[in-house]
Amino acid sequence: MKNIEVCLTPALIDLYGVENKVVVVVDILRATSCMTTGLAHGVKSIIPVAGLEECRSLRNKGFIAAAERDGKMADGFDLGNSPFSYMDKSLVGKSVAMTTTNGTQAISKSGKAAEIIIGSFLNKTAVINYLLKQPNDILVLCAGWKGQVNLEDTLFAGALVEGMGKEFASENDSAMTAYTLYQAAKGDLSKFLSNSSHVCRLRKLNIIKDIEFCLQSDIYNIIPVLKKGELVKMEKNLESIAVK
Ligand code: 3SL
Repeated sequence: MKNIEVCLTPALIDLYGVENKVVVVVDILRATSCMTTGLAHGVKSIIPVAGLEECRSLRNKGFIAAAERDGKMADGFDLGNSPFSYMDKSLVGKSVAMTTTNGTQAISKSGKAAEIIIGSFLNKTAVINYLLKQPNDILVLCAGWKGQVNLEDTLFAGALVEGMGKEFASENDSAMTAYTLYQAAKGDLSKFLSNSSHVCRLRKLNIIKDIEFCLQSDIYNIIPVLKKGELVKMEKNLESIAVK
């Protein structure tokens, strides 16, 4: 039987291994929500890079560049990490280089996976429907915060474990933890997360609208997938990702 595992922080990724697995990278607040939003609104591709310097050098080559550190837009870049900035019509058809505190680092640690896709509440059902058809085992990689676990990514991992139902086995206590927390939280995610560390951090920066936006389910029916170093909208299996 196929397996689903949850890695609660990239700091633990070596304990799991990514080879032959579909890795779902999750950074609900806000990197993977931004990636999903951008591609859904017509951005051609997003080039995730781990470091500010690499992002800056792509900017010097003519790319639009988004950079966030500690919740704030880094100096000298074009965009920060708000999903609303990815709805701008000027980005349609463009490629955006992107670096964030945790989300893009998690992608760079997944390099040897069979496939890397991007998950968020915004495209939850599309991701679940796609994963249900996969022949490979699944690893949900939560981006967390600077090596630590965070609650919002864990809850989304729990939503995926729930979505896999009986089709996938899970002998992994992190998956069980995520599933159990999601059962307690899913009736009101905002309330459950109201004292969580990153919600408090973003609230201090007055980033309230983004939190509410990123906790909505199923507003986009797309899946970002990494192809040759760029996240693009998945084209295959469009039928299978239809949101029910
Ligand atoms: O850590 C990240 O990758 C970011 O998503 C963090 S923030 O929401 O932009 O602060």
